[in-house]
Amino acid sequence: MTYQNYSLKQLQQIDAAHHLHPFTDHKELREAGSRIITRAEGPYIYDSEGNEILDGMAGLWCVNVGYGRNELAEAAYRQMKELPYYNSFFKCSTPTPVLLAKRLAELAPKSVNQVFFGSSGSEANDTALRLVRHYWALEGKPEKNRIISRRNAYHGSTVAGTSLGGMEPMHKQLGGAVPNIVHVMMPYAYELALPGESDHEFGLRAAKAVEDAIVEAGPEKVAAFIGEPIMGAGGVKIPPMSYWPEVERICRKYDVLLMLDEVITGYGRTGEWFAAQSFGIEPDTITTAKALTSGYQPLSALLVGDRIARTLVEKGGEFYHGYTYAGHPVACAVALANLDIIEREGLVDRVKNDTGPYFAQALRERIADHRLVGEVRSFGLMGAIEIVRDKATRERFEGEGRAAVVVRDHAIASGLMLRATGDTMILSPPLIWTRETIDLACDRIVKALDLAEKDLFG
Ligand code: PXG
Repeated sequence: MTYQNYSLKQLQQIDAAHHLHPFTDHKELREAGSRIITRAEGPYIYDSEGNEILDGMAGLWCVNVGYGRNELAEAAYRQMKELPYYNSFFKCSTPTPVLLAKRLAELAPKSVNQVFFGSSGSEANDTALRLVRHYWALEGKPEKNRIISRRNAYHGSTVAGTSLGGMEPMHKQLGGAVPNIVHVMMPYAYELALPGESDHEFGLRAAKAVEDAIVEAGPEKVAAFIGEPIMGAGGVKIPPMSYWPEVERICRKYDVLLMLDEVITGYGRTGEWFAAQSFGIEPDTITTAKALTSGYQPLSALLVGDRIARTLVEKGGEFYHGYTYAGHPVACAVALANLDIIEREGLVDRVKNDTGPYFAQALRERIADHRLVGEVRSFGLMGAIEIVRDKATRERFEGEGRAAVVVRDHAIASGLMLRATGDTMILSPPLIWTRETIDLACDRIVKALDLAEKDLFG
């Protein structure tokens, strides 16, 4: 029986009776009922009542080539018929992860040439954490095992992912984090820059917080620094251009590995294949997932730099780590086909030279002046809109996040799916958006802001 045999009400009832959703207040959800999305095409999603909604979040930061790509379905179908599964344990391999690893090595920064596969960003970060600690142990420095991260970072929801991340409410429910992970300030100028401090100076000061943490722990105790090039779930926080090169310099100075979490920024969102290239840095690991398959299959790839890979190979010994679905043949076949689409349609270039700059200009010219908007910012096709009660003083509305939810609900009702995190509205659209799609999204944002203004100010 297919879902079409059920009414929306029935599906909502069954959902409430049996389905525990991620990051959800289950009491609240059961009172409200869930929104059920039944199909999607190009940049649009459709709910079970037939509403057409422009997807400003590319699913959950992942559907970069948009919906309805038959060639991805066909790649999965062909692979499933030929070989639906085999593992890459015990000296086995299958063709698609082999070819995908080569392809990723070609796209990544030049010192990054090896790949460890998983099924999710969280898994890939677990791998990354274990790998950097294993690296230092192989180098004869097992005590060099501390990791520096940032407050409000998001690195996934497993125990290691939550521990690496800097989200307080998540830590509170953890009942004991993975030890030896510390969190420093985030590079978020809008709230943390000092009066009169330039963006450039602020970026250097935020990087200095990393250096201070290394010195405080003792460099001989610090394994790595991890960060999202642009913080995603934490509110599209774009660091000043001075930040990453300085963090890289500091890591090299103290012989600390540099781990980038590009689960959101990877595969074109910033206008380069990887944000490492946008910021001009050469990390030791790059965590990727989401847009690797445009979300059509669950797949992650931890890209591993030559330094770590060389030690793994030269020192040998088993790395006791891996997942049943590491290098899943179907997921890898879909990833290869997805990369073909991104390349053939020139989507990365389009973000860099056309839609990215146009998106920035549209936010500036059409959204920034609104009474509810404290700041707009974007990088490539990632954008944020800060919601405030008072533009001049940047005072927020009472009850953190409440105002942004009002805006979000009006946006969805107006036909645009976007996300609210705290009092920040977030956009992360598919890379197939054109100037026209950006215009349409802005029409809907303006409408939502106008309606929210009436609700919030009466
Ligand atoms: N790192 C980063 C930077 C992420 O954004 C993960 C790791 C974990 O990936 P998996 O595949 O395990 O979910 C993510 C995931 C949100 C939201 O509300 C963001 C993510 C996941 C769910 C919700 O913005 N990012």
